[in-house]
Amino acid sequence: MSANKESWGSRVGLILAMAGNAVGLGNFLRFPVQAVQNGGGAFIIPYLVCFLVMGIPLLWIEWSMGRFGGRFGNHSTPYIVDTMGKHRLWKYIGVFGIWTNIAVAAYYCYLESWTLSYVFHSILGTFNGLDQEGVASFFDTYVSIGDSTLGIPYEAVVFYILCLLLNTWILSKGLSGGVERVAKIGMPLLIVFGMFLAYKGFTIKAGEAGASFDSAVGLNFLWTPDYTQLWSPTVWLAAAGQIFFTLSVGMGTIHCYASYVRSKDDIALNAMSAGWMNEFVEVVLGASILIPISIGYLGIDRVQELVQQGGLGLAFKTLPFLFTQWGEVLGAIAGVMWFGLLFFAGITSSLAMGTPWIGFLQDEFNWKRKPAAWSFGLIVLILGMPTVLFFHYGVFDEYDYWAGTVSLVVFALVETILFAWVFGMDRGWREINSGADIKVPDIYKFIIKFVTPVLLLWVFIGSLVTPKGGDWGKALSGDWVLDDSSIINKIKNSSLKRQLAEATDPAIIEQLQET
Ligand code: MET
Repeated sequence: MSANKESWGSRVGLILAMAGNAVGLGNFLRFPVQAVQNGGGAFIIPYLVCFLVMGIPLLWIEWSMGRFGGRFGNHSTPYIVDTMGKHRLWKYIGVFGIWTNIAVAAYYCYLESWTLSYVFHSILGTFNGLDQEGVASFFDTYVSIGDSTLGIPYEAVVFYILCLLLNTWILSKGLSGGVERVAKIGMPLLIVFGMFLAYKGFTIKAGEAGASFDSAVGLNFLWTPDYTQLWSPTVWLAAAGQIFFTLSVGMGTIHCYASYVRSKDDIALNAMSAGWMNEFVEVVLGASILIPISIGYLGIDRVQELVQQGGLGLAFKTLPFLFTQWGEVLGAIAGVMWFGLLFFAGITSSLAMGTPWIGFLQDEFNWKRKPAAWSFGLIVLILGMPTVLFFHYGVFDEYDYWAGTVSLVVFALVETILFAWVFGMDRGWREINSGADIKVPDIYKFIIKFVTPVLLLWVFIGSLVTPKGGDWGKALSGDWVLDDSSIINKIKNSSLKRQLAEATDPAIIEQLQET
């Protein structure tokens, strides 16, 4: 039992902090790209189904696990799950809920630091007068830790450290004094910025300010359903993966935040408020900025090409250039708003990633909040350095795959089994409903007990052995070759290992020496 008696300042603050935890870079950079790659408008169908039968149940499970653990003075998953399951093993499984956060923070904060730096560059007008190539090469130089345009050596490293200092400082201010305050400022601003950019995304006119196509072209492209993809398991896996990522379930952050909710307070309605707020930001705002604006200027073919490389290129190489087409002042405002909204989205999520570790140190070792917060910053700095220094070697993607994708599914699966089958669904149901301000539909008792665990198992197995090119038809007819993205192949042949092998391959070194 710890002396950690912190709690949330207000209900609005709690909901905004939880929504801030969920709303992140994933809503603006990952969701639109996933939608384009997986059937456009048709993607929304598996996505919403996954939200209803995996997302919502997991939100209720994690919120109630957290509040339950908090009643016994536990604020990190090892000890929260320990209060629920009798076996010693649970405690060790719970370590996932601290570790995943630290590992995700290590690459997530790096990305967050780019947004901070790009806010400054938008204000300074760095992108004015540069052509598309120029803006793109600015980014490439930035992530190669090349010459800095601000005159700061190792600019990317400097901003990374700044960003971590900011996170650490806010975390050291405590839950209501730091995290909650930032969410109360950051979330409304993010929504205002997002609305402004979405308005621009909706009103692009061909021929105006250098645009080639009307907004409708991009919006239609994104939302025209391609039903041929609807039954592809790969699309369903992508939809499930996006739901985990965007809601921040399977991580341990929701448990930790919820463990500071007073035991008589509602969680059923709070969980829905934060979850649906995230969906609004993702499906409405997230889909109305990156893709429609890019297509308005570059056309479908080019954007489709760029999307293959993920959302980062579009966000950091393409949009800052397009904003300059709107004139110096409006361009700077748009840049500040875009990277500012990404920054708020990012920091309200990364702060959440720090809290489980801090709660753990406070509960188990009686650490004070401040040193605990600083130790988080230091660990993330050390762990994140490889992503900063070896970005081009795929380290960043490797962290994203293992910590930001696989771990979430594994932990979500295990905690659902714990909640519904070990702790027991009847007790679990009582937990969800205790103090509830809404009537939770009874069907969810059945969904949580049977549907969610089965689907999670399916997602896990599906990711373990994804067939080549996601062609399940061929695989099921006996021609089973594993895709590079399957967990098994990733273990055998990670891109990092491949790159390192190439880097040390004598033939390649010889070639390099010759040139
Ligand atoms: N939910 C946040 C986002 O969408 C954080 C995800 S970390 C796996 O970015």
